[in-house]
Amino acid sequence: MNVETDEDLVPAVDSAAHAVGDLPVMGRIPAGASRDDAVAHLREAARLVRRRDIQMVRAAGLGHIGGEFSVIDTLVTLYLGVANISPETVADPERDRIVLSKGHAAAALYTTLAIAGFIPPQELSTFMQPQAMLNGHPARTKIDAVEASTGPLGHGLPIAVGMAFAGRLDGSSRRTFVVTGDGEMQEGSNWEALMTAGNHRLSNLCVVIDRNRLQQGARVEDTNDLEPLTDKLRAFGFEVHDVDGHDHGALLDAFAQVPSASGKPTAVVAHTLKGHPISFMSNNVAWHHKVPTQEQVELALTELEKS
Ligand SMILES: Cc1ncc(C[n+]2csc(CCOP(=O)(O)OP(=O)(O)O)c2C)c(N)n1
Ligand SMILES: [Mg+2]
Repeated sequence: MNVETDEDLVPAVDSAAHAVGDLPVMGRIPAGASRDDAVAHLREAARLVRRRDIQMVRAAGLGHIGGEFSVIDTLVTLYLGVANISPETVADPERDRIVLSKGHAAAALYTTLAIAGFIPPQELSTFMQPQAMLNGHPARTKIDAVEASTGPLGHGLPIAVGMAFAGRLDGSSRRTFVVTGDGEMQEGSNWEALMTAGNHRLSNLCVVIDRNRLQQGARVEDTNDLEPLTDKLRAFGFEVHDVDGHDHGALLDAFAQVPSASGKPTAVVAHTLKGHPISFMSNNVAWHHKVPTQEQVELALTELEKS
């Protein structure tokens, strides 16, 4: 029970819900697709990922639906549209790297990996079950497409800087994308990593900050404000793009500029809403790790039909 709201935030596992809603494998944007078709492909993928994600969280009785729904558009754009990685090339040392540093959004990652074809969609029914590969936070020892085990905040970006450095030392053109939370950017380790990336002009690195302005239980600005964030990132030597993180076209345009022409690393500040686009979740701090009732799942699915 949550002492402040008297509400049961983490209800019992609803194993009957595990069987619900398998996902199609859409795969990458088809080669030669027009921009409109590319954006439509990503939009539909994100819609289906959100559908499956909320069902998974309901079934498992655990998850972080707010931060999952804020970051899904970024993840879908990276895996289906931008990064040079596919189920066929996942073992290729020259593949691009994607690190989800905000590992609590694991269900969003797993659903995206499934729609991209990296893991079988049926596997999603095992989320959080004992011995499953789909842990509450992603484990690189269990899933090939997971580049780094994350969950403790503040580690993914430093790891990604190491990966980008290794790429440079290898003389490789592979790129490293890392996705952090904005509350997570309060961790000092991230600023050491940014300083290193800027100092060494790691142009093969792109950090995406999921700027939903909420962390666990509070607004970021009321906890330890990040502003002026873009000025700080520029001062640390980054090329900065300030974008609507739910606009797939804007995300594609920003990611298309990695590596940057200036030779600097890239930061994409992706402005998002936690719980987007669900009316009763959007921008509501209560939905950081609240589990929806079956009625709330149905309502969200209805809203997603129209999104
Ligand atoms: C080092 C560390 N401290 C605390 C936590 C618990 N925790 C998990 S998510 C979270 C809030 C993160 O906020 P933010 O980075 O803004 O993520 P988002 O809003 O995208 O969910 C916290 C405090 C953690 N996982 N790791
Ligand atoms: Mg946040």
